[in-house]
Amino acid sequence: MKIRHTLLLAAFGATLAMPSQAQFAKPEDAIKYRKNALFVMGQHFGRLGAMAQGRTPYDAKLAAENAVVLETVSKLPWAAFGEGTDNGDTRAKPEIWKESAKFKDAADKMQTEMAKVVAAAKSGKADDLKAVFAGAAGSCKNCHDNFRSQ
Ligand code: ASC
Repeated sequence: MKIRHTLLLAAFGATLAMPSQAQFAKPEDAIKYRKNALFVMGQHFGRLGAMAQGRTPYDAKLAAENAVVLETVSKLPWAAFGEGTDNGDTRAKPEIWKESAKFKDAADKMQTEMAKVVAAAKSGKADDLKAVFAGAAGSCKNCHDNFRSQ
């Protein structure tokens, strides 16, 4: 009984120590996951963008609701760019893995910019959102230009 417990604990510990990409059962799942996370991010970022650019009226409650989603979802795609996920139904460029430090910088920059958008959207002030929106959109575009094929 004791040995069985020890083995179970060891197996659990090993699971925790595994890199996050190992959470995906197969490479296709990782590809689907990151695409869906980025799609959801685009939807909520777009709704804030419409308010920031005056295409829809500013609504503080709506802005804060979108921000809550972005706060989490902007952190999700990156663990899904593990090894072996460069082939398949994806527009991810080989540069993601060949220039991984540059890709990580771009992903980090996006998350920093997104954190500014989240804080601004939660402030309830339209001007706060307007001040940071373009910077965040630029960090999305930077990554698409360099790491996503057209
Ligand atoms: C968006 C969105 C993106 C970025 C990008 C900025 O609203 O979904 O991917 O802005 O288009 O150039």
